[in-house]
Amino acid sequence: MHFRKQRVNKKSSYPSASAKSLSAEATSSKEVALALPLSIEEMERKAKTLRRHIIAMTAKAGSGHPGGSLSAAEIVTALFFNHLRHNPSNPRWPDRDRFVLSKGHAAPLLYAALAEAGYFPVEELLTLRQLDSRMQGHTDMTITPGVEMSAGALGQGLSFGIGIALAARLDRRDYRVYVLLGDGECDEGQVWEAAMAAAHFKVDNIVAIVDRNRQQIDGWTYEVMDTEPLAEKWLSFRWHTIEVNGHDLSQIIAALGEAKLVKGKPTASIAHTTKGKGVSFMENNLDFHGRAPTPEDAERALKELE
Ligand SMILES: Cc1ncc(C[n+]2csc(CCOP(=O)(O)OP(=O)(O)O)c2C)c(N)n1
Repeated sequence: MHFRKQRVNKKSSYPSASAKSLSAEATSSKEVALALPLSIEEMERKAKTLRRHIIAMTAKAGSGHPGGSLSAAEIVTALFFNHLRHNPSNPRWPDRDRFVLSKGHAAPLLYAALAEAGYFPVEELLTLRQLDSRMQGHTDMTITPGVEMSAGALGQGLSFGIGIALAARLDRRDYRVYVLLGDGECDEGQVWEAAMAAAHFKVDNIVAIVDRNRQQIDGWTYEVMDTEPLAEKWLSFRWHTIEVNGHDLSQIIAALGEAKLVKGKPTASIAHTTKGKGVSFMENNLDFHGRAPTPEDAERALKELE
């Protein structure tokens, strides 16, 4: 278990979502001693906070990818606020666990988690997609503290993660690597080359988490490219495979714990989720894959997320 001092942001407040009110997050920060991990109830609240940030950020930017950010809020919350060994005041700490966001368009979710964890001020979130901002539309590991991989071109994160995981073996370090993939992303052949390699090299310090929200950019996954049976595919590639409800924090935490005990093979978790989760009119709504909420949408969404 990892204990650390953390900058804690008081309750986020997006009182209404008019263009004006989105200009600043009413948050102040102070240095307090905090013990991680958060409890399930605290994580449930944190996931909601991340969702509020995602809505506010994309609405203010007028662009971005809210749907696939909202679907993975519990997965990312479980990692950053319970499971990962990390230190926001030392983002390049060599022994940190690595989180690789392979579906780089879900950058708003990652930024929200990093800000809430204390990597940078929450206020910076509202600079999403502005020129010279550290909050670019797709992740850039050279400018944003806590971002491990520059992503956006899908299909590459698992290969990248395996490289980092093998480096741990060479360097005799015990950190672990967690890669978040989209299910549409699993259409990419490179994902399966990486899957074969990880099993072949017995990379047991890596976990691939597939955000199985069943939608991708322009349709349901079963219409665009039917990857079922997805869990069986990972299993047949010789990965220890665990299916979870990706909105159930207890199940996610249990799966991450189980993965730690698996030796000699990598672990894949198929996390069944809903795209746009948490906002009624965004759930399973393809329109919000890559479209920001309007100010009116955001106002409604933030009310639902109170
Ligand atoms: C190599 C590559 N091809 C196409 C795209 C365009 N693109 C962006 S998001 C997306 C759909 C991804 O679907 P999924 O992985 O399921 O993401 P999620 O639904 O979780 O947002 C596509 C095809 C891309 N970013 N990279």
